[in-house]
Amino acid sequence: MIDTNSIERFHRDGVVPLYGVLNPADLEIARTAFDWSISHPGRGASKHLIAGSPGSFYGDLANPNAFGAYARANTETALPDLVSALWSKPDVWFMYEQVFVKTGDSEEAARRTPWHQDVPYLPIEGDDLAVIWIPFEPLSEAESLEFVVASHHGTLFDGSRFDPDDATLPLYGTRELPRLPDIEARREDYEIVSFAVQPGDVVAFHPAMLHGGAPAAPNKRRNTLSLRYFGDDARVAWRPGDTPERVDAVTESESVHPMALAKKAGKGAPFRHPRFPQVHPR
Ligand SMILES: O=C(O)CCC(=O)C(=O)O
Repeated sequence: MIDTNSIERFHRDGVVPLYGVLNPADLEIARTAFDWSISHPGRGASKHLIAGSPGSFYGDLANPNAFGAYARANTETALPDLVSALWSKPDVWFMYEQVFVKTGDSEEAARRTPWHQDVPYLPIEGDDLAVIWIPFEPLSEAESLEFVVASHHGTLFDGSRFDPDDATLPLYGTRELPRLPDIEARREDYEIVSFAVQPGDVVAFHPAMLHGGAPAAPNKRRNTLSLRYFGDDARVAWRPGDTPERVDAVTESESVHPMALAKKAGKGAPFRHPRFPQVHPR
């Protein structure tokens, strides 16, 4: 289903476009799950992720009630096989979903997603990690997500606070993770790639990749879904501010995402929780 070049590219560059891998039925199932997220905002929902910028930018992620709504995407589509093929390993668990809706206003494009890595926001590390980014509209290279090639092998930076005035303002600010460089101001220093995509194409990337961009053109609405998966070698990582007391204080409840509960196994333990559905082998 995926050729060996794409698998090698995923490991080497941290990102690979996979063209035409979702058929119309798969895409319909993914879209139904996306629409569920839009109509069921969770605690992570944010109407204006970047206040004061043109257009609108809505996002939501890791709704603890979303697992049922994403079950068909994870059992009836090509997605689990794709992820297993990328890692060349059988075991794949679904971790969480993220939705993005950006609309350019009548004259200006909606603001770029600031450069960031996903891993600093997450209690996980390892090689067997993947984000499958699914666009629902055709996007040119300029409208698509951008990546710094092979950055998943490099430094893990502090997260971005997505501050409209300074995208490098650190999420934690404890200096345990270095501050993000201003990639946008020095684009020529980086090898940056992006891919024109059509519905049915996906872009697979490792969540330690530096990525950003993807503005919505004036008058254009852009809907994208990111699904995140982990595999066998995924380990628990604690982030700045995580202490044994804080981690222990989180109690098992349907309203708590299993990501917060998986941390309880302790730093370096296998990243697992029974509420993460194993989606491969089917
Ligand atoms: O689609 C976008 O604008 C951002 C996607 C993204 O940052 C992600 O999936 O981690």
